[in-house]
Amino acid sequence: MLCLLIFLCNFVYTLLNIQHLINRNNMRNIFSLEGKNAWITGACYGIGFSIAKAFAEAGIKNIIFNCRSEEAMQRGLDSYHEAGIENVKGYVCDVTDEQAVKELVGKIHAEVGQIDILVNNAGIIKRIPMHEMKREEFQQVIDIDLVGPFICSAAVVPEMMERREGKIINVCSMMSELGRETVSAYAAAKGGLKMLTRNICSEYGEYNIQCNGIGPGYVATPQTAPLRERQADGSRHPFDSFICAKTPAGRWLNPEEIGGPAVFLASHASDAVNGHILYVDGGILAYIGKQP
Ligand code: NAP
Ligand code: GCO
Repeated sequence: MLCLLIFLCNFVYTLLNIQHLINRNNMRNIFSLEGKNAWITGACYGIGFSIAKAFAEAGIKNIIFNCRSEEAMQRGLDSYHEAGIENVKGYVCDVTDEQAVKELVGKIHAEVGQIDILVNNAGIIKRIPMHEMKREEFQQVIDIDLVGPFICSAAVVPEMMERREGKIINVCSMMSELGRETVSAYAAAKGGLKMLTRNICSEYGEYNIQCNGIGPGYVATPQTAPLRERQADGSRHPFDSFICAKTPAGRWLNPEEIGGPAVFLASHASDAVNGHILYVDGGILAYIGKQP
């Protein structure tokens, strides 16, 4: 009788496993994020918020986000609720504060559960000519845009290693590949983030952890608002015209356009993609620019 019971349990377990693998490999389901928890750093607004909305539409179980102030976090929660997203938890945590990040990861594990997907989205930029930039200004950009992703990734990887499964997505930039005036710290950070992405891929691929980057082009968010401001005479900002001439579609990208590629990199559809920087730039990197 006991042998029969053990046989039946094994038989049911095998059937459930086969069903799970069939579901995972069904093209309709492969992009699903059902049952997954995603922590998106700095997703109170901007690109991170749009990635979170896309994850919600892909069936995510829980969205976790953080930013640096209670006020911004509450504003972010209101935005999620206005978008109809209720399975969301916000925390106040600065990604450069290693102890705070470690405590936050422990809190997420206790209050929400495992972190299946980490999106290192939090970032700042300072637009100052290099020879005028103070060392502490350069350091602050490096700390948030490069050291922060290191701190958050190092905090989530041990649990992903135990489960032998995980997704890390680093939000890179055109400046992971190109330079321009006044953004030396940002380009150094985002170039480093590209290589951190490749190194996490190299070091943890054997644990079935995929680490990829997303490289958005020029996206209309608060971070780039100064580059799109109307001039005193009502004309377009020179940089606005410049970027539209450098983008084949002749326009700035919308934050929502980053969501689909992020869902791809967060889902089982990308299990064989690792160490890749997926540029979502409307073709900027392929284009010499509109002829005058
Ligand atoms: P954004 O609108 O300025 O949003 C940045 C987010 O990061 C905010 O929620 C901000 O929250 C948070 N943040 C900043 N420093 C933080 C810290 N130390 N700890 C925790 N949260 C922090 O910027 P965005 O345009 O959405 O950009 C998001 C990411 O995409 C950045 O990494 C950026 O470099 C990158 N990116 C942007 C573009 C673009 O054209 N917009 C293109 C390529 C890449 P609080 O300040 O309220 O804490
Ligand atoms: C800038 C912009 C860019 C974008 C983005 C481009 O001043 O050049 O802010 O850096 O934010 O990173 O991919």
